[in-house]
Amino acid sequence: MTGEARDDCLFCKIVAGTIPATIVRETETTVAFRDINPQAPTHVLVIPKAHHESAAALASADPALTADLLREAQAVADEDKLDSYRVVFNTGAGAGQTVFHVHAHVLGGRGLHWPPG
Ligand code: D5M
Repeated sequence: MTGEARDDCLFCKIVAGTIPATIVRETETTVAFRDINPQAPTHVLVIPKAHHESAAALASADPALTADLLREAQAVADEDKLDSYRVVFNTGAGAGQTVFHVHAHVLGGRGLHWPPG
């Protein structure tokens, strides 16, 4: 069921502390950690502690928690002193989602082009 930790979920394991991560911020509801394969000088993933598969699923189940992710994205940008940054939610395998525990990619620290490809 959405919201409950899953034994087979990589990011639930990071929340539980059973897999290491470079955690940069933590709140009551969220964790932010450095992406293992960074695509920019700042590349941080902000996740809810609760397991939700995608941004769409999270928005339906818990709008307040969705807002927490976006507030934390700004907090990450503030900590890394970014004037501008990009937030990406890959949603579905065709869009590049590989971990099915919703995560906001926070990217910055270099020029970011549009369209992203
Ligand atoms: O993004 C999933 C992202 O998760 C991808 O950029 C790599 C990152 N990742 C995978 N494993 C780890 C660990 N253990 N620590 C930190 N980052 C990790 P997606 O949008 O699903 O393709």
